[in-house]
Amino acid sequence: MTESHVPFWHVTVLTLFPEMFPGPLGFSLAGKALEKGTWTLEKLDIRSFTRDKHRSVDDTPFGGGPGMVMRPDVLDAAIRDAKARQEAAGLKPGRIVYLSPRGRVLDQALVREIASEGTLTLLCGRYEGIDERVIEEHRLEEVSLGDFVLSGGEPAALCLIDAVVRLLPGVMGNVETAGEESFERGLLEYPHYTRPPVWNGRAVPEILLSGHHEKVRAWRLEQAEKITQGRRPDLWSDYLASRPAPKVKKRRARRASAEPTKTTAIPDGNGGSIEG
Ligand code: 4HQ
Repeated sequence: MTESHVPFWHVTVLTLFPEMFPGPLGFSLAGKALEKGTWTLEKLDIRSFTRDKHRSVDDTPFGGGPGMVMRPDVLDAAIRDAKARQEAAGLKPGRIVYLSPRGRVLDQALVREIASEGTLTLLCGRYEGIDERVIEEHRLEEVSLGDFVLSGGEPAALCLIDAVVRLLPGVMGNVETAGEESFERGLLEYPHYTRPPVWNGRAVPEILLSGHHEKVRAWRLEQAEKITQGRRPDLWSDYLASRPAPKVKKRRARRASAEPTKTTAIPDGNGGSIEG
């Protein structure tokens, strides 16, 4: 029997370089999942929406300055076509993301959100970027891969798609189910080892060869915590804040006192205050 099922996720990519997709994704589990129909990819060549003889997609910036800006009329036609094709395919409209260093920095929480939505549209910019009015007109959501500058949005789009696709049902198989993975708990990975038990005079930590699953689990958690605390204080404080409060021995309820519980006013910097 031949297998067939509805795709779990669709992405439309708007780019001047459609040949860059699926690119490296074709060499991974994402590529297998694409062949299986777990997700679908539509590439739209932004240049195909030009109407002038020279097929120009960019123009000089008003106000002067270096570089070129992608034209609003061409981008608008591309985005409208993306939406129309999605609607014709019976896909529910989803967010439209413009990859840009100005955006919300991509993290696993945003990747999870996007994976849970049916449809995504990605706009990849080149040159100095796109005309600001396109962002307003189509309510583009800006997303950044990090605080560095790429020459185009395409590598960022590939990273985002990779991170999303590996979360789709059936893509990873049995690996990392039930949030076993460290990052799903807000921690960096613990150290991994494979054979041989001694390599170049370096031994694998004893505990990992012991067969004590409970002790192995505790050791790995301790390692993940130490590494996170040492390398990423930002992740460490989020982890501490989201960790369930340690259980405290139950004390007998105090008798209700005449005075209400005291709170201290802390200025919030906006002329107001929060209770602390
Ligand atoms: N660019 N995260 C400028 C990025 C970028 C990033 C993409 C460079 C858009 C016009 N994209 N173009 N960082 O640096 O996503």
